[in-house]
Amino acid sequence: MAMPEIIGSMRSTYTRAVCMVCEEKGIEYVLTERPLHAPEILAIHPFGKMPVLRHGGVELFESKAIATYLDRSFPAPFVFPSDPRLAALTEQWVSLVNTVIDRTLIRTFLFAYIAPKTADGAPDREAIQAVMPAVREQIGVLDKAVARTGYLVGEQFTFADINLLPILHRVRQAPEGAEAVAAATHLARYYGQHAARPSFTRTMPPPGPPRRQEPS
Ligand SMILES: N[C@@H](CCC(=O)N[C@@H](CS)C(=O)NCC(=O)O)C(=O)O
Repeated sequence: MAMPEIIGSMRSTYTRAVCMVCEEKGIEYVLTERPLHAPEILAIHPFGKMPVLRHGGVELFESKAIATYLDRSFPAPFVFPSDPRLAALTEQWVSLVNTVIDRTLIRTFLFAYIAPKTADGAPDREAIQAVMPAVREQIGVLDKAVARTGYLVGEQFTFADINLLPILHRVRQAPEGAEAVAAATHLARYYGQHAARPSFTRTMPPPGPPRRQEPS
């Protein structure tokens, strides 16, 4: 069967997480770099969000669905635990990160730097100041979560960690984000340890946000 084709951009945290799954599992894959809302993405994701996957006759959207499919379709190592409690904890952290933490750390905080709505394109200081209490609170929650074992779930590296690491990488690119992570000592150690994994270093994105599709 053809190798999996991931369509998106390594600059997108969700695309990178899916690429990291392939790297962790030793799956040969192709990343087709495309801008946000590219026709190939819109052809699969109803709202044009990245990443999407093509594999043989299978087409999928949503990063967690893609990661689950890849984990089940290819042999060990597995990034989704089979033990019911650990599997549920993985779901729990992926859900919290994607519905709450990504919104604060990436869509609100980081976007105020990289995609500000200011007239001159300068970082939106007002938005950054306003979101910092939530950034610190949520980083505190993550710090506590990884304090005991150095993983989000049990004592193993799972998709919960894969899903979070690209977000931490991005948030550390802005000064207040780097300071907040450095002040959270357990989370800073967690990041330092897992950022050395080949799956992380081999998926390092170039600087800047994903490009947008030019209007035709
Ligand atoms: N729930 C989706 C979120 C994907 C997502 O928001 N991707 C961003 C790039 S990191 C995107 O495509 N943004 C364009 C948009 O929201 O229109 C997933 O897990 O795949």
